Amino acid sequence: MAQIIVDPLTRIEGHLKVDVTVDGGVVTDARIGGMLWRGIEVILKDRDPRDAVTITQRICGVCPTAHALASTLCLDDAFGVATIVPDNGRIIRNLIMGANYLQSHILHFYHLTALDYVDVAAVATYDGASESLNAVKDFIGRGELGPFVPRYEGDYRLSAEQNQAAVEHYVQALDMRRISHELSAIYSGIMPHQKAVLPGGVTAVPTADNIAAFLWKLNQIRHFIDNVYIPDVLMVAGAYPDYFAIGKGCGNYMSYGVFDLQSGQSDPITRDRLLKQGRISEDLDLISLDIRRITEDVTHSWYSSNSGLHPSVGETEPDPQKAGAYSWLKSPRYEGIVYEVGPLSRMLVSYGAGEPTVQTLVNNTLTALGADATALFSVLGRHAARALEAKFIADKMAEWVLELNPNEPVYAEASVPGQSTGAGIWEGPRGSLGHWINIEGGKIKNYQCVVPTTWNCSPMDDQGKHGPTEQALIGTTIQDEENPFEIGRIVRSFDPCIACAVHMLTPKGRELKRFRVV
Ligand code: NFE
Ligand code: MG
Repeated sequence: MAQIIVDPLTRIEGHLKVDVTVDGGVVTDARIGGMLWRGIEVILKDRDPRDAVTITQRICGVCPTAHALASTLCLDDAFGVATIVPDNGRIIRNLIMGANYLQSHILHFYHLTALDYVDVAAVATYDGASESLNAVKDFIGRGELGPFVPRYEGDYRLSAEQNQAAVEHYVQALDMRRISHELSAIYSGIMPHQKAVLPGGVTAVPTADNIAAFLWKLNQIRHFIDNVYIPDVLMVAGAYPDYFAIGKGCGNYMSYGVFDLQSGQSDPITRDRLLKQGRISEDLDLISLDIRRITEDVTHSWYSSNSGLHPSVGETEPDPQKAGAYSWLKSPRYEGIVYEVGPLSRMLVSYGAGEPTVQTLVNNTLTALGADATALFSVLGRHAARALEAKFIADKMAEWVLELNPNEPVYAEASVPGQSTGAGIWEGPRGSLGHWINIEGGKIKNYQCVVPTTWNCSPMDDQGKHGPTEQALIGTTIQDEENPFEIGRIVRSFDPCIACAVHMLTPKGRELKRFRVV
């Protein structure tokens, strides 16, 4: 029996510790922990509710837009303005959010996970004229190997030409991410930490000029998704087909739905959305969702708060010495059931809901891979779902921007009530995101965020059931315990973001934990 600790697991956002027990070459137990606490929910107490849109965006630099939208929807609900947000406001919110999805999905595939499959060392022998490859070659030649090392060795399967092409796309993807930020900034003013989305609508005004500029930039990204990103995912899938059978996880998938398709809707969960709401398992039969059934357990989390509370009455009392705890993440559950969230869950829920474009995209991809639906529940299924979702959203954005009307309003007057409650239910790039607020005396009495990575990387719950990523690790065969590349590939397929999930440095900088970097 061996214990493998990877702490921190690199090339993700934040500090995640992976601790697995391997017996006879198979993972028999897994515990993953978020190792830093930031207390954003505590910072929000007693503030003006409108501050939530600004402050919750600071949870994360990768997906601040998701937090801006969830907090704004939460305040729309609490302020009683959800039904009067004008069409332009709804559409510009979708465009700003969509730009962040494109940036985030391209970031994840190329810069956070591709190096698990692509051997950057192949560039050392490159003798062609590509400017970007020669720049990487010079970089490696100077011995400047970060961010390409540390890495596990021994299972790189692409040809030298495939590796070189993928590294060239790695560099090109940096440009695509910049263009995605610029795309957002056309309406959000700045990115990250956009300025335009606020309760009642947005502050940005559509014009013929900015609509044309948006389409021009968007089409560059669409070209990259169609001709580079999706083909690269298929290339990796072709070389690593065993990863269609590795890293399945809990087998339950959930989506809150994202991108409102109609104005005038108030119910946070039954709105007409592009990507659908619901829960689904491997039988692909869709079942409905009721956000009142969500709770967060803390038995194995460093909190002294009560366990099993609904987020509307959630508590965040840190207890770094708590016995039996191993994570700053709480364990969100739906009626006690473990759910995976993210692009795979959204694609499966929309597929099960009969969304025709999603069905076509998924069916065509499975045919191209010669795979059946069971292949979706895997490491490569998550990567394929993310790439197909990027295409689906980008193509829709090109339609939405033409629905803007420069002569119509973007905002409806919204004011802070003395007493109210609200919920903002949305999907960040990494999955289901909920914000809940309780307002008293015109100030925030309580604010709770339950974020995608909290679902996916949750520790064991009160019943001892492991979180989705832990379950994806358990049962995996580790080919070489000195180079356990399966661990990184499985965990990174969920695209974890610990900054979001543990929303410590104590105010006085007291040391809480020493890290061993493996
Ligand atoms: Ni920090 Fe986030 C997304 C949100 S994550 S990246 O997507 O919401 O868990
Ligand atoms: Mg929380």
